[in-house]
Amino acid sequence: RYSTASYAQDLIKPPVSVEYDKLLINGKFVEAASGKTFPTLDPRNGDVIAHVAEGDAEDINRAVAAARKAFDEGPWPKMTAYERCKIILRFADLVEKHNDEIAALETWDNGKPYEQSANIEIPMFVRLFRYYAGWADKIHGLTIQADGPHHVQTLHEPIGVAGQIIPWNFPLLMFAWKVGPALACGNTVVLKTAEQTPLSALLVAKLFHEAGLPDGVLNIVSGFGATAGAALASHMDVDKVAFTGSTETGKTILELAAKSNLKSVTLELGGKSPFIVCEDADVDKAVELAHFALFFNQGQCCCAGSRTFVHEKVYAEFVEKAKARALKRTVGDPFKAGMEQGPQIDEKQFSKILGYIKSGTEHGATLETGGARFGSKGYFIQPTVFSNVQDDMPIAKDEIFGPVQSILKYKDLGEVIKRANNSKYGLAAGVFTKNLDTANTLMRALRVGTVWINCFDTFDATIPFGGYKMSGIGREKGEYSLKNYLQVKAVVTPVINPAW
Ligand code: TXE
Repeated sequence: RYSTASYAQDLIKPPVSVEYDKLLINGKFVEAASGKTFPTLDPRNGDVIAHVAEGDAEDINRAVAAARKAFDEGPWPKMTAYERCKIILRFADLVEKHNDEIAALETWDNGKPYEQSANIEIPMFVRLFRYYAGWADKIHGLTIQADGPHHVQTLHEPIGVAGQIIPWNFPLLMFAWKVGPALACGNTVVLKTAEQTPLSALLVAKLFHEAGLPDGVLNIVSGFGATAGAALASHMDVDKVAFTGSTETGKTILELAAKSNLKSVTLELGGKSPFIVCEDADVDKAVELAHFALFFNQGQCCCAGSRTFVHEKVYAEFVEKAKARALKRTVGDPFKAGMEQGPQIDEKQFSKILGYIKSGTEHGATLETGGARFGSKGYFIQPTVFSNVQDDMPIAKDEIFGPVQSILKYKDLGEVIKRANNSKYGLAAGVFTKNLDTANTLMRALRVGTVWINCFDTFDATIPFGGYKMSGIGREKGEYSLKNYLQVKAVVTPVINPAW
Protein backbone atom coordinates (compact mmCIF):
# COMPACT_ATOMS: atom_id res chain seq x y z
CA ARG A 1 0.00 0.00 0.00
CA TYR A 2 2.71 2.49 0.88
CA SER A 3 4.75 1.53 -2.17
CA THR A 4 7.13 4.29 -3.13
CA ALA A 5 5.15 4.83 -6.31
CA SER A 6 2.35 6.42 -4.29
CA TYR A 7 4.73 9.06 -2.95
CA ALA A 8 4.30 12.24 -4.92
CA GLN A 9 7.68 13.59 -5.92
CA ASP A 10 6.17 17.06 -6.15
CA LEU A 11 5.92 18.36 -2.65
CA ILE A 12 3.27 20.91 -1.79
CA LYS A 13 4.68 24.41 -1.36
CA PRO A 14 4.08 25.38 2.29
CA PRO A 15 1.43 28.11 2.46
CA VAL A 16 3.57 30.35 4.69
CA SER A 17 6.85 32.24 4.58
CA VAL A 18 9.50 32.68 7.24
CA GLU A 19 9.26 36.16 8.72
CA TYR A 20 11.26 35.75 11.91
CA ASP A 21 14.73 34.23 11.86
CA LYS A 22 16.61 36.31 14.47
CA LEU A 23 16.98 35.91 18.23
CA LEU A 24 14.30 37.55 20.34
CA ILE A 25 16.00 39.40 23.18
CA ASN A 26 14.41 42.11 25.31
CA GLY A 27 11.43 42.36 22.99
CA LYS A 28 13.50 42.90 19.80
CA PHE A 29 14.64 40.64 17.03
CA VAL A 30 18.44 40.81 16.92
CA GLU A 31 21.34 39.12 15.13
CA ALA A 32 23.54 36.74 17.12
CA ALA A 33 26.50 38.52 18.71
CA SER A 34 28.84 36.40 16.57
CA GLY A 35 26.82 37.19 13.43
CA LYS A 36 26.57 33.44 12.79
CA THR A 37 23.53 31.64 11.37
CA PHE A 38 22.60 27.99 10.90
CA PRO A 39 20.25 26.38 8.40
CA THR A 40 16.97 24.80 9.42
CA LEU A 41 15.89 22.06 7.01
CA ASP A 42 12.67 20.78 5.48
CA PRO A 43 12.61 17.12 6.55
CA ARG A 44 10.57 16.22 3.47
CA ASN A 45 13.62 16.70 1.23
CA GLY A 46 16.50 18.13 3.27
CA ASP A 47 16.24 21.55 1.58
CA VAL A 48 17.12 24.67 3.56
CA ILE A 49 14.02 26.53 4.77
CA ALA A 50 15.87 29.47 6.31
CA HIS A 51 19.14 30.54 7.87
CA VAL A 52 18.48 31.36 11.49
CA ALA A 53 20.60 33.47 13.86
CA GLU A 54 22.75 31.10 15.91
CA GLY A 55 22.88 32.09 19.56
CA ASP A 56 25.74 31.03 21.80
CA ALA A 57 26.99 31.83 25.31
CA GLU A 58 27.20 35.56 24.65
CA ASP A 59 23.62 35.71 23.44
CA ILE A 60 22.48 33.67 26.42
CA ASN A 61 24.20 36.29 28.61
CA ARG A 62 22.31 39.06 26.83
CA ALA A 63 19.00 37.21 27.12
CA VAL A 64 19.50 36.36 30.79
CA ALA A 65 20.41 39.98 31.54
CA ALA A 66 17.14 41.09 29.90
CA ALA A 67 15.11 38.48 31.77
CA ARG A 68 16.85 39.38 35.04
CA LYS A 69 16.05 43.06 34.61
CA ALA A 70 12.45 42.30 33.68
CA PHE A 71 12.14 40.19 36.80
CA ASP A 72 13.96 42.43 39.25
CA GLU A 73 12.54 45.74 38.06
CA GLY A 74 9.20 44.54 36.77
CA PRO A 75 6.59 45.16 35.69
CA TRP A 76 5.85 41.45 35.06
CA PRO A 77 6.14 39.90 38.55
CA LYS A 78 4.89 43.13 40.13
CA MET A 79 1.77 43.72 38.05
CA THR A 80 -1.48 42.28 39.31
CA ALA A 81 -2.05 38.64 38.55
CA TYR A 82 -5.20 39.66 36.72
CA GLU A 83 -3.15 41.85 34.36
CA ARG A 84 -0.86 38.89 33.60
CA CYS A 85 -3.89 36.70 33.10
CA LYS A 86 -5.37 39.13 30.56
CA ILE A 87 -2.13 39.33 28.53
CA ILE A 88 -1.87 35.54 28.37
CA LEU A 89 -5.52 35.29 27.31
CA ARG A 90 -4.99 37.90 24.58
CA PHE A 91 -2.01 35.87 23.39
CA ALA A 92 -4.14 32.71 23.23
CA ASP A 93 -6.71 34.61 21.13
CA LEU A 94 -4.00 35.80 18.73
CA VAL A 95 -2.58 32.29 18.30
CA GLU A 96 -6.09 31.02 17.59
CA LYS A 97 -6.50 33.73 14.96
CA HIS A 98 -3.20 32.76 13.29
CA ASN A 99 -3.83 29.03 13.68
CA ASP A 100 -3.26 28.00 10.06
CA GLU A 101 -0.16 30.08 9.50
CA ILE A 102 1.49 28.77 12.68
CA ALA A 103 0.47 25.21 11.83
CA ALA A 104 2.03 25.50 8.37
CA LEU A 105 5.30 26.74 9.82
CA GLU A 106 5.34 23.94 12.39
CA THR A 107 4.74 21.28 9.74
CA TRP A 108 7.32 22.74 7.37
CA ASP A 109 10.05 22.80 10.02
CA ASN A 110 9.12 19.54 11.77
CA GLY A 111 7.48 17.31 9.15
CA LYS A 112 4.39 16.35 11.18
CA PRO A 113 1.07 16.13 9.31
CA TYR A 114 -0.45 19.58 8.79
CA GLU A 115 -3.83 18.31 9.99
CA GLN A 116 -2.20 17.28 13.27
CA SER A 117 -0.57 20.69 13.69
CA ALA A 118 -3.67 22.66 12.74
CA ASN A 119 -6.43 20.61 14.34
CA ILE A 120 -4.75 19.09 17.37
CA GLU A 121 -1.55 20.78 18.47
CA ILE A 122 -2.31 24.49 18.06
CA PRO A 123 -5.72 24.08 19.75
CA MET A 124 -3.94 22.24 22.60
CA PHE A 125 -1.38 25.06 22.77
CA VAL A 126 -4.15 27.64 23.04
CA ARG A 127 -6.00 25.58 25.65
CA LEU A 128 -2.85 25.25 27.72
CA PHE A 129 -2.21 28.99 27.82
CA ARG A 130 -5.83 29.66 28.74
CA TYR A 131 -5.58 27.06 31.48
CA TYR A 132 -2.49 28.72 33.01
CA ALA A 133 -3.94 32.21 32.51
CA GLY A 134 -6.72 30.97 34.77
CA TRP A 135 -4.20 30.02 37.46
CA ALA A 136 -2.42 33.38 37.50
CA ASP A 137 -4.78 34.89 40.08
CA LYS A 138 -5.39 31.69 42.02
CA ILE A 139 -1.91 31.19 43.39
CA HIS A 140 -1.83 31.61 47.14
CA GLY A 141 -0.20 30.22 50.22
CA LEU A 142 -1.46 28.90 53.52
CA THR A 143 -2.10 30.12 57.03
CA ILE A 144 -0.53 27.58 59.36
CA GLN A 145 -1.28 26.56 62.95
CA ALA A 146 2.19 26.57 64.52
CA ASP A 147 3.00 25.19 67.97
CA GLY A 148 3.95 28.50 69.55
CA PRO A 149 2.16 31.84 69.73
CA HIS A 150 3.01 32.69 66.13
CA HIS A 151 1.09 33.87 63.17
CA VAL A 152 2.51 31.75 60.30
CA GLN A 153 1.78 32.13 56.64
CA THR A 154 3.38 31.04 53.38
CA LEU A 155 3.83 33.24 50.34
CA HIS A 156 4.10 31.49 46.97
CA GLU A 157 6.48 33.64 44.93
CA PRO A 158 7.91 33.28 41.43
CA ILE A 159 11.40 31.76 41.39
CA GLY A 160 12.93 34.37 39.08
CA VAL A 161 14.59 33.76 35.71
CA ALA A 162 13.63 30.40 34.24
CA GLY A 163 15.89 28.81 31.62
CA GLN A 164 13.97 26.40 29.41
CA ILE A 165 15.42 23.99 26.85
CA ILE A 166 13.04 22.17 24.53
CA PRO A 167 13.26 19.42 21.88
CA TRP A 168 12.06 19.22 18.28
CA ASN A 169 9.31 16.59 18.40
CA PHE A 170 6.57 18.97 19.63
CA PRO A 171 8.13 22.42 19.28
CA LEU A 172 4.94 24.33 20.08
CA LEU A 173 3.52 22.07 22.76
CA MET A 174 6.86 22.01 24.57
CA PHE A 175 6.89 25.82 24.37
CA ALA A 176 3.44 25.86 25.96
CA TRP A 177 4.21 23.34 28.71
CA LYS A 178 7.25 25.37 29.73
CA VAL A 179 6.30 29.00 29.11
CA GLY A 180 2.63 28.78 30.22
CA PRO A 181 3.15 27.98 33.92
CA ALA A 182 6.39 29.98 34.19
CA LEU A 183 4.77 33.23 33.05
CA ALA A 184 1.49 32.68 34.87
CA CYS A 185 3.46 32.44 38.12
CA GLY A 186 5.27 35.73 37.37
CA ASN A 187 8.69 34.43 36.30
CA THR A 188 10.66 35.66 33.31
CA VAL A 189 12.01 33.23 30.71
CA VAL A 190 14.93 32.49 28.42
CA LEU A 191 13.89 29.68 26.08
CA LYS A 192 16.33 27.76 23.92
CA THR A 193 14.55 25.99 21.09
CA ALA A 194 15.86 22.84 19.41
CA GLU A 195 18.27 23.45 16.53
CA GLN A 196 16.08 21.37 14.22
CA THR A 197 12.92 23.44 14.80
CA PRO A 198 13.58 27.08 15.66
CA LEU A 199 10.82 28.73 13.60
CA SER A 200 7.42 28.40 15.26
CA ALA A 201 8.59 29.68 18.65
CA LEU A 202 9.80 32.94 17.09
CA LEU A 203 6.45 33.51 15.42
CA VAL A 204 4.35 32.85 18.52
CA ALA A 205 6.73 34.85 20.74
CA LYS A 206 6.19 37.79 18.39
CA LEU A 207 2.44 37.39 18.89
CA PHE A 208 2.94 37.32 22.66
CA HIS A 209 4.53 40.78 22.45
CA GLU A 210 1.63 41.97 20.29
CA ALA A 211 -0.64 40.80 23.10
CA GLY A 212 1.12 43.19 25.50
CA LEU A 213 3.91 41.10 27.01
CA PRO A 214 6.52 43.52 28.40
CA ASP A 215 10.04 43.43 26.91
CA GLY A 216 12.49 41.00 28.47
CA VAL A 217 9.83 38.71 29.94
CA LEU A 218 10.17 36.07 27.22
CA ASN A 219 13.46 35.77 25.33
CA ILE A 220 14.04 33.18 22.61
CA VAL A 221 17.53 32.02 21.71
CA SER A 222 17.85 29.64 18.77
CA GLY A 223 21.05 27.59 18.74
CA PHE A 224 22.78 24.38 19.62
CA GLY A 225 22.85 22.38 22.83
CA ALA A 226 26.55 22.29 23.57
CA THR A 227 26.85 26.07 23.19
CA ALA A 228 23.61 27.97 23.92
CA GLY A 229 21.92 25.15 25.90
CA ALA A 230 24.90 24.45 28.15
CA ALA A 231 25.43 28.20 28.74
CA LEU A 232 21.81 28.52 29.90
CA ALA A 233 21.94 25.49 32.20
CA SER A 234 25.15 26.70 33.83
CA HIS A 235 24.29 30.39 34.04
CA MET A 236 24.78 31.88 37.51
CA ASP A 237 21.87 34.29 37.08
CA VAL A 238 19.30 31.68 36.06
CA ASP A 239 17.22 30.48 39.01
CA LYS A 240 15.60 27.43 37.47
CA VAL A 241 16.08 25.22 34.45
CA ALA A 242 13.42 23.05 32.82
CA PHE A 243 14.46 20.59 30.16
CA THR A 244 12.80 18.09 27.82
CA GLY A 245 14.97 15.78 25.75
CA SER A 246 17.17 12.71 25.98
CA THR A 247 18.09 11.10 29.29
CA GLU A 248 21.79 11.58 28.50
CA THR A 249 21.41 15.33 28.00
CA GLY A 250 19.16 15.45 31.08
CA LYS A 251 22.06 14.16 33.16
CA THR A 252 24.30 16.87 31.71
CA ILE A 253 21.75 19.56 32.60
CA LEU A 254 21.59 18.32 36.19
CA GLU A 255 25.38 18.33 36.38
CA LEU A 256 25.66 21.85 34.93
CA ALA A 257 23.05 23.08 37.40
CA ALA A 258 24.89 21.47 40.30
CA LYS A 259 28.27 22.80 39.22
CA SER A 260 27.03 26.37 38.79
CA ASN A 261 24.47 27.78 41.23
CA LEU A 262 22.33 24.77 42.23
CA LYS A 263 19.40 26.15 40.26
CA SER A 264 16.34 23.95 40.62
CA VAL A 265 15.84 21.46 37.82
CA THR A 266 12.89 19.71 36.20
CA LEU A 267 13.53 17.07 33.55
CA GLU A 268 11.22 15.30 31.13
CA LEU A 269 13.28 12.57 29.50
CA GLY A 270 13.11 9.40 27.46
CA GLY A 271 10.86 6.38 27.79
CA LYS A 272 10.19 2.82 26.71
CA SER A 273 6.56 2.62 27.61
CA PRO A 274 4.73 -0.72 27.77
CA PHE A 275 1.34 -1.07 26.11
CA ILE A 276 -0.30 -4.14 27.65
CA VAL A 277 -3.01 -5.95 25.72
CA CYS A 278 -4.84 -8.29 28.11
CA GLU A 279 -6.43 -11.62 27.22
CA ASP A 280 -9.98 -10.25 27.34
CA ALA A 281 -9.19 -7.47 24.85
CA ASP A 282 -11.30 -6.69 21.82
CA VAL A 283 -8.40 -7.31 19.43
CA ASP A 284 -9.49 -4.89 16.70
CA LYS A 285 -9.75 -2.02 19.14
CA ALA A 286 -6.49 -3.00 20.87
CA VAL A 287 -4.66 -3.09 17.54
CA GLU A 288 -5.90 0.39 16.63
CA LEU A 289 -4.96 1.90 19.98
CA ALA A 290 -1.56 0.18 20.13
CA HIS A 291 -0.89 1.41 16.58
CA PHE A 292 -1.75 4.98 17.58
CA ALA A 293 0.29 4.66 20.79
CA LEU A 294 3.42 3.86 18.83
CA PHE A 295 3.10 5.53 15.43
CA PHE A 296 1.64 8.91 16.43
CA ASN A 297 3.97 11.80 15.48
CA GLN A 298 6.19 9.47 13.40
CA GLY A 299 6.91 7.52 16.60
CA GLN A 300 8.74 10.58 17.95
CA CYS A 301 7.02 10.68 21.34
CA CYS A 302 8.80 10.30 24.66
CA CYS A 303 5.83 8.27 25.90
CA ALA A 304 5.37 6.14 22.74
CA GLY A 305 3.93 2.70 23.54
CA SER A 306 7.09 1.08 22.24
CA ARG A 307 6.82 -2.29 23.96
CA THR A 308 3.54 -3.84 22.87
CA PHE A 309 2.98 -6.75 25.30
CA VAL A 310 0.22 -9.07 24.03
CA HIS A 311 -1.31 -11.98 25.94
CA GLU A 312 -0.56 -15.33 24.30
CA LYS A 313 -4.27 -16.09 23.81
CA VAL A 314 -4.73 -13.17 21.41
CA TYR A 315 -1.13 -12.83 20.21
CA ALA A 316 -1.35 -14.46 16.76
CA GLU A 317 -4.49 -12.56 15.79
CA PHE A 318 -3.02 -9.32 17.15
CA VAL A 319 0.22 -9.64 15.16
CA GLU A 320 -1.65 -10.29 11.90
CA LYS A 321 -3.93 -7.31 12.45
CA ALA A 322 -1.14 -4.99 13.64
CA LYS A 323 0.74 -5.76 10.45
CA ALA A 324 -2.34 -5.09 8.33
CA ARG A 325 -2.92 -1.79 10.13
CA ALA A 326 0.69 -0.66 9.60
CA LEU A 327 0.40 -1.50 5.91
CA LYS A 328 -2.64 0.77 5.68
CA ARG A 329 -0.89 3.75 7.30
CA THR A 330 -0.76 6.69 4.92
CA VAL A 331 2.77 8.05 4.58
CA GLY A 332 3.80 11.03 2.49
CA ASP A 333 3.96 14.79 2.17
CA PRO A 334 2.60 16.04 5.51
CA PHE A 335 0.94 18.96 3.73
CA LYS A 336 -1.28 16.51 1.81
CA ALA A 337 -4.74 15.86 3.27
CA GLY A 338 -5.23 12.49 4.95
CA MET A 339 -1.57 11.83 5.71
CA GLU A 340 -1.00 9.99 8.96
CA GLN A 341 2.79 10.03 8.79
CA GLY A 342 5.39 12.47 7.52
CA PRO A 343 9.18 12.31 7.60
CA GLN A 344 11.40 11.85 10.66
CA ILE A 345 13.01 15.05 11.88
CA ASP A 346 16.51 14.75 10.45
CA GLU A 347 19.28 12.59 9.05
CA LYS A 348 20.59 11.70 12.53
CA GLN A 349 17.24 10.33 13.74
CA PHE A 350 16.57 8.68 10.38
CA SER A 351 19.87 6.77 10.54
CA LYS A 352 19.39 5.90 14.22
CA ILE A 353 15.99 4.34 13.48
CA LEU A 354 17.21 2.38 10.45
CA GLY A 355 20.09 1.14 12.64
CA TYR A 356 17.59 -0.19 15.21
CA ILE A 357 15.56 -1.88 12.48
CA LYS A 358 18.73 -3.66 11.31
CA SER A 359 19.52 -4.64 14.88
CA GLY A 360 16.00 -6.07 15.35
CA THR A 361 16.44 -8.39 12.38
CA GLU A 362 19.97 -9.34 13.42
CA HIS A 363 18.82 -10.26 16.92
CA GLY A 364 16.17 -12.61 15.55
CA ALA A 365 12.93 -10.62 15.85
CA THR A 366 10.48 -11.28 13.00
CA LEU A 367 10.10 -8.35 10.62
CA GLU A 368 6.38 -8.44 9.78
CA THR A 369 6.31 -5.37 7.57
CA GLY A 370 8.29 -2.24 6.71
CA GLY A 371 11.96 -2.15 7.57
CA ALA A 372 13.33 0.41 5.13
CA ARG A 373 13.19 4.02 4.07
CA PHE A 374 10.07 5.22 2.30
CA GLY A 375 10.55 6.98 -1.03
CA SER A 376 13.85 8.27 -2.27
CA LYS A 377 14.22 11.68 -0.69
CA GLY A 378 13.74 13.20 2.73
CA TYR A 379 13.65 11.27 5.99
CA PHE A 380 10.57 9.06 5.53
CA ILE A 381 10.56 5.55 7.05
CA GLN A 382 8.10 2.75 6.32
CA PRO A 383 5.81 1.87 9.23
CA THR A 384 7.61 -1.14 10.67
CA VAL A 385 6.32 -4.00 12.83
CA PHE A 386 8.43 -6.62 14.61
CA SER A 387 6.93 -9.66 16.34
CA ASN A 388 8.73 -12.26 18.48
CA VAL A 389 10.61 -9.50 20.25
CA GLN A 390 12.49 -10.57 23.38
CA ASP A 391 13.13 -8.38 26.43
CA ASP A 392 16.90 -8.33 26.06
CA MET A 393 16.96 -7.16 22.45
CA PRO A 394 18.10 -3.53 21.94
CA ILE A 395 14.80 -2.76 20.16
CA ALA A 396 12.98 -3.73 23.38
CA LYS A 397 15.28 -1.80 25.70
CA ASP A 398 16.29 1.42 23.96
CA GLU A 399 14.27 4.41 22.89
CA ILE A 400 14.06 4.11 19.07
CA PHE A 401 11.96 7.25 18.61
CA GLY A 402 10.59 6.18 15.26
CA PRO A 403 7.79 4.24 13.52
CA VAL A 404 8.89 0.81 14.75
CA GLN A 405 6.46 -1.35 16.72
CA SER A 406 7.89 -4.19 18.83
CA ILE A 407 5.41 -6.91 19.82
CA LEU A 408 6.22 -9.18 22.78
CA LYS A 409 4.22 -12.21 23.97
CA TYR A 410 3.32 -12.84 27.63
CA LYS A 411 1.44 -15.51 29.62
CA ASP A 412 0.15 -14.02 32.88
CA LEU A 413 -0.30 -10.77 34.75
CA GLY A 414 2.49 -11.25 37.31
CA GLU A 415 4.94 -11.93 34.52
CA VAL A 416 3.95 -8.91 32.43
CA ILE A 417 4.12 -6.57 35.43
CA LYS A 418 7.69 -7.67 36.12
CA ARG A 419 8.72 -7.37 32.50
CA ALA A 420 6.98 -4.03 31.97
CA ASN A 421 8.76 -2.60 35.02
CA ASN A 422 12.11 -4.03 33.98
CA SER A 423 13.28 -0.81 32.34
CA LYS A 424 15.44 2.12 33.37
CA TYR A 425 12.58 4.31 32.18
CA GLY A 426 9.21 4.92 33.84
CA LEU A 427 7.35 7.51 31.81
CA ALA A 428 4.00 5.99 30.84
CA ALA A 429 2.06 2.78 30.20
CA GLY A 430 -1.03 1.73 28.31
CA VAL A 431 -3.41 -0.96 29.53
CA PHE A 432 -6.08 -2.48 27.36
CA THR A 433 -8.66 -4.60 29.20
CA LYS A 434 -12.35 -4.85 30.04
CA ASN A 435 -11.62 -6.33 33.45
CA LEU A 436 -11.75 -3.82 36.29
CA ASP A 437 -9.65 -5.98 38.62
CA THR A 438 -6.92 -6.32 36.01
CA ALA A 439 -6.97 -2.58 35.41
CA ASN A 440 -6.79 -1.88 39.15
CA THR A 441 -3.88 -4.25 39.61
CA LEU A 442 -1.90 -2.88 36.69
CA MET A 443 -2.45 0.81 37.45
CA ARG A 444 -0.93 0.31 40.90
CA ALA A 445 1.84 -2.10 39.95
CA LEU A 446 3.31 -0.15 37.03
CA ARG A 447 6.14 2.18 38.07
CA VAL A 448 5.39 4.98 35.64
CA GLY A 449 4.18 8.59 35.73
CA THR A 450 1.04 8.02 33.63
CA VAL A 451 -1.17 4.97 33.13
CA TRP A 452 -3.64 5.25 30.27
CA ILE A 453 -6.36 2.62 30.59
CA ASN A 454 -8.20 1.89 27.34
CA CYS A 455 -6.85 5.15 25.91
CA PHE A 456 -3.43 6.58 25.10
CA ASP A 457 -1.75 9.98 24.67
CA THR A 458 -4.59 11.84 26.36
CA PHE A 459 -2.81 15.15 26.88
CA ASP A 460 -5.34 17.43 28.48
CA ALA A 461 -3.83 20.66 29.86
CA THR A 462 -5.09 19.72 33.32
CA ILE A 463 -3.40 16.29 33.57
CA PRO A 464 0.10 16.12 35.09
CA PHE A 465 2.81 14.43 33.05
CA GLY A 466 6.30 13.28 33.99
CA GLY A 467 8.47 10.31 34.71
CA TYR A 468 9.51 7.81 37.36
CA LYS A 469 13.07 6.49 37.34
CA MET A 470 15.31 7.79 34.54
CA SER A 471 12.37 9.34 32.68
CA GLY A 472 12.72 12.51 34.66
CA ILE A 473 12.20 14.72 37.66
CA GLY A 474 9.00 16.66 38.35
CA ARG A 475 5.63 16.99 36.65
CA GLU A 476 4.44 19.33 33.92
CA LYS A 477 0.90 20.45 33.05
CA GLY A 478 -1.98 20.76 35.43
CA GLU A 479 -1.70 22.30 38.87
CA TYR A 480 1.46 20.30 39.57
CA SER A 481 3.52 22.36 37.13
CA LEU A 482 3.01 25.51 39.20
CA LYS A 483 5.31 23.99 41.83
CA ASN A 484 8.16 24.08 39.31
CA TYR A 485 7.91 27.85 39.07
CA LEU A 486 7.18 28.92 42.63
CA GLN A 487 9.22 29.41 45.75
CA VAL A 488 7.59 29.01 49.15
CA LYS A 489 8.39 31.68 51.68
CA ALA A 490 7.40 31.09 55.30
CA VAL A 491 6.54 34.25 57.19
CA VAL A 492 6.43 34.07 60.98
CA THR A 493 5.16 36.81 63.30
CA PRO A 494 4.93 36.43 67.09
CA VAL A 495 1.48 37.00 68.48
CA ILE A 496 2.27 39.11 71.56
CA ASN A 497 -1.15 39.30 73.13
CA PRO A 498 -3.16 36.35 72.07
CA ALA A 499 -6.78 37.29 72.44
CA TRP A 500 -7.69 33.91 73.88
O1 TXE B 1 18.24 15.05 22.05
P1 TXE B 1 18.88 16.12 23.02
P2 TXE B 1 18.45 14.77 20.48
C1 TXE B 1 15.48 11.32 22.70
C2 TXE B 1 15.20 10.42 21.50
C3 TXE B 1 16.17 10.91 20.50
C4 TXE B 1 17.37 11.22 21.38
C5 TXE B 1 18.37 12.18 20.82
O2 TXE B 1 15.48 9.08 21.82
O3 TXE B 1 16.47 9.94 19.54
O4 TXE B 1 16.79 11.77 22.54
O5 TXE B 1 17.75 13.35 20.34
C6 TXE B 1 19.53 20.50 23.82
N1 TXE B 1 23.29 21.33 27.25
N2 TXE B 1 14.59 12.46 22.78
O6 TXE B 1 19.90 14.63 20.18
O7 TXE B 1 20.34 16.21 22.79
C7 TXE B 1 19.29 20.44 22.32
O8 TXE B 1 19.88 21.54 21.65
C8 TXE B 1 22.08 21.90 27.13
C9 TXE B 1 13.50 12.35 23.69
O9 TXE B 1 17.70 15.75 19.69
O10 TXE B 1 18.46 15.74 24.41
C10 TXE B 1 17.77 20.41 22.27
O11 TXE B 1 17.27 21.73 22.45
N3 TXE B 1 21.19 21.57 26.18
C11 TXE B 1 12.75 13.59 23.84
C12 TXE B 1 17.41 19.56 23.49
O12 TXE B 1 18.56 19.62 24.34
C13 TXE B 1 21.52 20.61 25.31
C14 TXE B 1 12.72 14.59 22.81
C15 TXE B 1 17.10 18.10 23.17
O13 TXE B 1 18.22 17.51 22.58
C16 TXE B 1 22.77 19.96 25.37
C17 TXE B 1 13.90 14.61 21.98
C18 TXE B 1 23.68 20.37 26.40
N4 TXE B 1 24.89 19.80 26.55
C19 TXE B 1 14.76 13.55 21.98
N5 TXE B 1 22.82 19.05 24.38
C20 TXE B 1 11.57 13.62 24.75
N6 TXE B 1 11.75 13.37 26.04
O14 TXE B 1 10.48 13.94 24.32
C21 TXE B 1 21.66 19.12 23.70
N7 TXE B 1 20.85 20.07 24.25
